[in-house]
Formats: sequence, C-alpha cells, structure tokens
Amino acid sequence: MADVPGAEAPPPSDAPGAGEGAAPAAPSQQATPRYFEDATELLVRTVEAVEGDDIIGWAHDRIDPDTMGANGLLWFLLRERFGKSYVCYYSKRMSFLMNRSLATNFMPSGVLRRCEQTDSLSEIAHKAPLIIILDATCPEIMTDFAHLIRRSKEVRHKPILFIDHHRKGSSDVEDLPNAVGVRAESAQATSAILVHVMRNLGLDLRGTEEGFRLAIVARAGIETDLIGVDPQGYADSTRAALAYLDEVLGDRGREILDKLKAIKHPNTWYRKLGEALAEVENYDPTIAVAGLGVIDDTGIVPFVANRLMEMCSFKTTIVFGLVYDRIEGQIISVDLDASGRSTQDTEIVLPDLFHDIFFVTDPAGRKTSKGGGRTNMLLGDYSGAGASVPLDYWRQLSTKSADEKIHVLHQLAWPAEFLRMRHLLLSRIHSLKPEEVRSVVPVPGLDGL
Ligand SMILES: [Mn+2]
Repeated sequence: MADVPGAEAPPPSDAPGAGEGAAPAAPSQQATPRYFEDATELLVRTVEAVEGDDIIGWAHDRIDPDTMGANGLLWFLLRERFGKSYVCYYSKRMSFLMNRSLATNFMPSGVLRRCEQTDSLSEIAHKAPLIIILDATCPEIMTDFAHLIRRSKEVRHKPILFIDHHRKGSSDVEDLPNAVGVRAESAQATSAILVHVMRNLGLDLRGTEEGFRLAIVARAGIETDLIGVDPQGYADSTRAALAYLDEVLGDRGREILDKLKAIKHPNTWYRKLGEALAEVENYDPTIAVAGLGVIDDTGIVPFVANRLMEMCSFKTTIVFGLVYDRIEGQIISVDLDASGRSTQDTEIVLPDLFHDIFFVTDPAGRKTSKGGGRTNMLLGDYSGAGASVPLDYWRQLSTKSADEKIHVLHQLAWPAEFLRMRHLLLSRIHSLKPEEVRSVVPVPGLDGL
C-alpha cells in the first residue's frame, strides 16, 4: 500500500517477501496446504460473539486495491457464512484510475463508503458492535477514524478486529483496549490472506458473476502489492492464492485486468504533465522537483511523478500540489499532496525524507507525520513515497462560494505553500539550489525570496 502505481497511502516501512505465513499441514493430512488458520479461527470467534447483524469496517485513506480486495472478500464471507451485513468506510478520494474503476465497477455496490459523504458517521461508529480493519492499522492514515477515536472514549473502546501484513507502527490500532488481530508479516497482501480465510471456511468464488468480480479486485490487490517483487520471492501462500484466483478468472478475467491497468488518463492530466516537462532543463540534473500548483484531482500528482521518471533521466522525482476535493458544490478538503519516485539514488532515501518533511502539528506542538513510503529491498534500486497533509486553515477559510475559495487557493495558498515546501526540501537536500525547485505555475513575488 505504498504510493506506487495502484496504491497510495503512506504506509509503514514494509519489506515484502520474508518467510512464510503458516506451516502447511502435513502431507498425510490433506493434499492442499491450508494457510492462515490462526486468522480464520480468530475471525470466526470474534464474529460469532457479535450481537446484531451490522458490522462495519475501516480502511486507510484513499483505499487501495489490496485493501479493497480484502474488504470485498470479507463482505462476501460475512454474508455467506454468518448472515451479517458489512460496510467499509474510508476517507479521501482514490488517486489511481484503476482503483476508482475497481471500486465502481467490480466491488459490490454499497460496501465501500466515503466518510465525507456519510451523514452521522459518529453515530454509525458508536452503534457498530464490531469494527474490522484490514491491511493497515495506523490510525493516522485513517483520517476520520483517527478523529473519532480521539474524540470518543466509547469508540476507542469498541471491539476491533484487524488483519494485516504490515509491521506494527508506533501509533497503532493494536494498542486500543479491545483490539484483537493477526499480523501476518510473511504474507504479501491482505487479499491473499482473505482468499485463504474464505477457502478455509469452505466458500468458493467460482460459478457466479459476483464471485468473478470479487476475484478481479482481489487479484488486482495482490498484484499491486507485489509490484517490484521478484516472482522468486513470492510466498507459498501468495502463489496458492493467485493460482486459485486464476481458476476463478480464466482468460476473461486476465483480459479485464490488463484493460484496467491500461486505463487512459484525462487530457487535463497530460496538460499538467506538459507543464512539468516544460521545466525539464531547469531542474537539477538528477532530482526533478516540481510543484504543480492548485489542482482538483489527487491522481495527477503520482501520475506526473511516474511519467517524469519514465520519460526523463532523473534518479529522483518529487512532485507536489495543492489538491482540493469538491463534492456537490462544497470544498470538502484541501491537502498538500506529494509523490516521490527514485531509482539507484544513493543520496536520497525518499521514504525517510517524506516521513520527515510532511507532517501536521497539533495545538500542543506534537508533530505527526503524514508521509512515508517504501524501498524495494528485493530489487534494491527503487523507492516510492507519498504524502498528504491536510491544510485545514485553507479549508476552513470562509468565502462566499466554492469558486471564490478556489480563487483564493490559486492566489494566496499556492505561493505560501510552495515557499514552505521549497524551504523544507532545501533544508533536507543540500545539493538542491532554490531555483531548481520549480513551480509550474507562476508564483508572484518569488524573486528575491
Ligand atoms: Mn496490502
């Protein structure tokens, strides 16, 4: 779930591919090894203890394919095996077009819901008998969930079940008083864990269109988390999950997955890329740092970072922009979003850099990081990082209309935020000169600063 194609939340550091999930059963017992029986047992025990039929889930901001796939399978098994309904909440718009298409066209309708578009979210959380959290357990990257647990002791004390394949973080839902879970660090995707849990419960995706669609999302999820991983490093549990999903999907599924990865981007995204490319001679020869100005779609940021990397000879690209999200005539968020890519760069460790320079400061002066990423240990030469810092000052600034707010963002917020970012980057990357941190839109009054 790093900011690599297909995924975008800033994750805890994550080295895929070590060891194996569960010891396969002895060959004499059965032909097919079973994986993640511990997760299966814990899930059964936890769900059977629930009174009431409505279970909710929470996913990290901008939910990614692995988290989606795992939640789709969870929704399916909760209904089939336990007769429970399930809705999973997440905050912030997804970045990648493939992810948006998976959510719209392949996830069962109503399972995924945006927090910002949900009335009485707090009431829903208070009523829920159980909250299930898959694929990420850091509350800081679940914006609305973090708000709720900060404000409400009751929500903090809710029964929580988590299943994840990332390391425990310094701030983690595992530390909440009534949280139980399984952390299968040897697994390479939470969708793969859920495929096995579902199979362990005797369920099958074969034979129905609904099952086929869930398999599409789950396979996209596993593939996304495996980006950059040498196939020789796939765990046995990963291979077994992929083999099963391929049986469900067949040739038709393969074709759909290929098409999903090749979705065309809107021309407005290419126009922004053009603006960033127009600066190509002004960047530092090894590190391109581009500020995109004010944009209305968070997907543009990683899109430009990836393309600059593919098309030019930089070792590192860092792209940032001021992104607003408008729903029904309202500006519901203003964030400073950033994406970084690097290959064979020995000067800059992007995940660390992003962790350090992207943060929010609470009224007590405590800093919480809003950035991170991962370095691919198996290939050793690629890292990706992402960050999203909410700019509440600009979001809350009262204006007559959304259009006026956007005007203020262009005129005032961008120059201020660009200068702030430039200062932070220069203080950390000493080879960089001030004039090499480029804004692709004019920043008035920049000369002499
Ligand atoms: Mn994952």
